[in-house]
Amino acid sequence: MKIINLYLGLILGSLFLTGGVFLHNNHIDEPRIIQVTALANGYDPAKITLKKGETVKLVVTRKTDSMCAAKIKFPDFGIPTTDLPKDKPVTFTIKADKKGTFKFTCGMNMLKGTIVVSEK
Ligand SMILES: [Cu+2]
Repeated sequence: MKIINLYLGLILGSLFLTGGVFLHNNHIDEPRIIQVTALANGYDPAKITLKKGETVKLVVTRKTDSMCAAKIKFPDFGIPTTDLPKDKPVTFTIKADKKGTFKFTCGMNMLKGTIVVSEK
């Protein structure tokens, strides 16, 4: 009886571990989603901290009529000037492959935000 319990324990234990590994992998593969709001006077949050090696989705929503905020660009991440229609979230995929401090701005370089990529 003791031996059967031991086997059951091993089977349940390995199922649990396997499930844990799968869940863990899914978690790693899923890019983190960061919501950013473009306002008349800047971005909220204005500073985004990423870990080197991670890929995230920045979902940027313009919530102002200000045409200053109507375009955005992430030149350090290869993303050219892109339209931000009001109240329509636009998703940018950012690959943090180099350490450093990078700027993102509106089309005219007036509104500024910062992406800080740190070593893990
Ligand atoms: Cu502007």
